[in-house]
Amino acid sequence: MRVLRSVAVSSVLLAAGVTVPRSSHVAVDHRPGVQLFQWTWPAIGRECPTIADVGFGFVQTSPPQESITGPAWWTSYQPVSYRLESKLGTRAEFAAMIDACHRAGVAVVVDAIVNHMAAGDGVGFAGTVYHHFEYPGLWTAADFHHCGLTPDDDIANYMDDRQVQTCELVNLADLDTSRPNVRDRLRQYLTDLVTLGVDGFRIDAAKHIAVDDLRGIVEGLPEGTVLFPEVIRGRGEPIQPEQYTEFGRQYEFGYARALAPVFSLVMPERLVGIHEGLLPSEEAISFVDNHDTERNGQTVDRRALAAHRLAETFLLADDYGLPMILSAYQFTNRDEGPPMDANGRVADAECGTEPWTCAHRADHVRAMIAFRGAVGDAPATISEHDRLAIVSRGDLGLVAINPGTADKTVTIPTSLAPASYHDLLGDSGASVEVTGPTVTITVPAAGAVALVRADG
Ligand code: AAO
Repeated sequence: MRVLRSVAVSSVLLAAGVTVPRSSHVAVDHRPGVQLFQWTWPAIGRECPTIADVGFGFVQTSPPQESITGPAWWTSYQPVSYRLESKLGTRAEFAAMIDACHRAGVAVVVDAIVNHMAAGDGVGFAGTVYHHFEYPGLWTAADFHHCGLTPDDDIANYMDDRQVQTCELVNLADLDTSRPNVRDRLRQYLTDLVTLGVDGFRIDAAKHIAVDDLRGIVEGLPEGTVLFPEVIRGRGEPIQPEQYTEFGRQYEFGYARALAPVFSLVMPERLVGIHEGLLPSEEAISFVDNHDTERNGQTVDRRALAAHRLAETFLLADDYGLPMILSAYQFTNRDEGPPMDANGRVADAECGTEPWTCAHRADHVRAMIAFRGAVGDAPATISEHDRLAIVSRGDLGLVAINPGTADKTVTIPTSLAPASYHDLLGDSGASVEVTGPTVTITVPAAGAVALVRADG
């Protein structure tokens, strides 16, 4: 697992007598993670034993700091202070969630917004008064970028790196992270979270923070604190994920986008070579969709149930990256937030109750995480055979995915060792015998099989 390389700075801090005590810590390891989008802290805490039981190693939460108010989900992405009081819960509830997850052996990764504050003026969820460039007791106008490169100081052109890193992302007041006081205050926020036991951070909008500035913010966080910068791969753009690899794994949007035609348009041949041009596996987080892409149509449509299920099956069959599953809620318009009470607090998610998808509990997710456990680090070989996608995991396992509309029975070459195998995705309990260099399998339309040793 990649960890923050901060030895020199840690020792400086130690020399100054500054250490970061953690209440407890669970390392992010090879186990997949789940993004519990807009889940409250009490609901996450209650779910962590189940999450561990399914086989996940970490949860990624929505941002925990005080934000603007309102029913849209994206209010969470407009911070107004670093108090841990939000529509997702209180500081005490946040701390209790971490303890519950840690007791279950699940690490907690938190979505951290360090690029910007809110867009306008108002009063935040916990009562903080704020103005676009004035946050009394926190920031003054001098602490923000005023890029002067576009008429409204908003980013207009992603091909211009100065705009991307010094202008405003959708009008959000852009912190001048080259300033030592800004870096210090942001690090203080992250340190507060680590002290409560947070094990890692998604760095929201990392593309909009210069590498040197981000380094200046995160230097000195304890060893083992994972960082997942969000740097969306954009064709031809000057700022790319490859520039941020020193911080940790990154969300490989190229992978998620490449899955869309495969499963939505039935093009399994496109899986062969899918990793080319992407981050190396050990530097990537692989995913089918996240909270942005499930709204912008760039990835497999969650409403196309079979296509989405098969894409997640492939994600977990593959050996690329650290996989993450999105577990959120159903919505009919882009801005729609989850259900809230009269005080503007999000209702606790309940699996089996609308609108929560509880996608992390799905049978295919559970089965495929078990598959990963059975095949370990046996390398994946991806091929296409008669419109089926085949993922072979050495001599230990094989997944065949049929995105088409007709059942298929095929005989294909296999690296599986001679033995009896059973299908973790099927409910028939039927076994498959491998006696030679080929295997014959039947894969239902819009279905998949995941073979592992019956005696394993
Ligand atoms: C809301 C309203 C706005 C309003 C604003 C302020 O919607 O109308 O102006 O408040 O009042 C979220 C929501 C926003 C919301 C915001 C604040 O998504 O709608 O604004 O909270 O409440 C860029 C960034 C990336 C960012 C993404 C949304 O680089 O960091 O935009 N994602 C994160 C979060 C996200 C959040 C924020 C950041 C802000 O995940 O949920 O916003 O905290 C190209 C670039 C990308 C760029 C996109 C933007 O992508 O490469 O870097 O992402 O454009 O559209 C092809 C290209 C690809 C291109 C893509 C466009 O695939 O290959 O390069 O198309 O979709």
